[in-house]
Amino acid sequence: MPVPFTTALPALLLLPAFAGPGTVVSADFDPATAFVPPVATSHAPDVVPYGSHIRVTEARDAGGTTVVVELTGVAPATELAAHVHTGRCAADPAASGPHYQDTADPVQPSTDPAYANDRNEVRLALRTDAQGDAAARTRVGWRFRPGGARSLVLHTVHAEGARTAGTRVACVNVDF
Ligand SMILES: [Cu+2]
Repeated sequence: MPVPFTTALPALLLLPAFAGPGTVVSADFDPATAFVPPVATSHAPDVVPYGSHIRVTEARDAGGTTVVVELTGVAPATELAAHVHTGRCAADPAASGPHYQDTADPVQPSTDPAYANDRNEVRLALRTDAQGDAAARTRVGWRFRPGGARSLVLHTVHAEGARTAGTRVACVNVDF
């Protein structure tokens, strides 16, 4: 049984920002080939098994946006990167498009660190425990443009040298 986050990570649940407006998506990962297009798609069930769970919470306040990601039942002791992307999830992992940027880089794909950084994009680092559970939180000093950010994507992490995000292993539709 996964340990409830109320026990494991109480600090995450005590955010005053949660009283404000925002979005919560809670879904089990399904194959992209499911009869009904899933809210949460796993592209790599060895890392993100079908039936594992994600909850994404967006909380808006006067000064910006807080995003919390909670995973249960994913591969244990695994590092993942979670980013907000512009597009919807689909069978093709590339369908979720590029990262959402507050100030959009005129050159895409964006590699310029002046734009591709964790103040201009929403990026979270997750490491699952022995049960395959993880949670992370980040905050940025801006709000999403309506309709501009439509998914949260989980990537594997290349750990050699500087940590960089790799393959897209899962995607959940979220209208930020
Ligand atoms: Cu990404």
